[in-house]
Amino acid sequence: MSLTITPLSPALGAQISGVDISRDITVEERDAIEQALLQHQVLFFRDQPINPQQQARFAARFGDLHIHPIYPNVPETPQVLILDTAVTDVRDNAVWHTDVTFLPTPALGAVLSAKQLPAYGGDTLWASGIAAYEALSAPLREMLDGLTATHDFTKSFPLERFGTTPEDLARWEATRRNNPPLSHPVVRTHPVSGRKALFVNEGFTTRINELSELESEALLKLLFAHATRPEFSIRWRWQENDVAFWDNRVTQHFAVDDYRPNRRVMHRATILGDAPF
Ligand SMILES: O=C(O)CCC(=O)C(=O)O
Ligand SMILES: [Fe+2]
Repeated sequence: MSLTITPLSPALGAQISGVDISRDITVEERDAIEQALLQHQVLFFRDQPINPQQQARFAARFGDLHIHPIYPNVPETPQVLILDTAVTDVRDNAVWHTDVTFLPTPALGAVLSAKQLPAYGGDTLWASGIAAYEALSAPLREMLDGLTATHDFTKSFPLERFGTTPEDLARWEATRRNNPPLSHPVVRTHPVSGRKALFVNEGFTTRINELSELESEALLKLLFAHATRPEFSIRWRWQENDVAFWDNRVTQHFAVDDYRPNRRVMHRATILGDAPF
């Protein structure tokens, strides 16, 4: 095995080479990738042409896969969802978010493969909740440690954009019914590394439960701005057949919406996670 890990910034991100993820990777490769993910939080692989079955097989080496309630998927491989600007309005990914925090057990991570890209534009940014948490002052960290926040599916999937056809409306209604707003800790402890990370995101977090509405609004505004500062984030300029693999437990991301009407197609396999604590 000749896996090479090249860190890309102090806060997070590393490029991985020397592994072909279209193959059924070895246990050693899997473990090395998992270690790299724990340390660097988002990994990038270049020149990895993978089909949906290979993508699902790779992702499934790290946990069971999630089938998304709203996004269309690859019919033969429903564990792989399709983000195609010709089919789906993906504008709501142009907000800093951690995936599916409206679930009691948000995703552990996701594997995203670039299929078709605009000539330029359409970059994606990730930010480290660990770096953001560690940079806060001790009194603020101490206060946040005891707080919980509400996460709401409808904040990033508003009815106006996801209920346009009767079919979509029925799916949206069912998803809302099955996913009422819920609470997660504001500071999450990584279940494997034990590191603490800020775990609120603009995409889904609506309220810090223990504070007044005014306090909650002001503090969330501060935390959203702090968490996504340039020094805690990284911006990836995609090439076709790039694959990104992020730890969704301690990061958030933002898909820049600067390329329409050009088409952009991405495939994502999402790995199920556990309840934040
Ligand atoms: O399209 C992208 O680059 C990322 C979209 C996104 O938010 C996701 O796949 O979770
Ligand atoms: Fe996302």
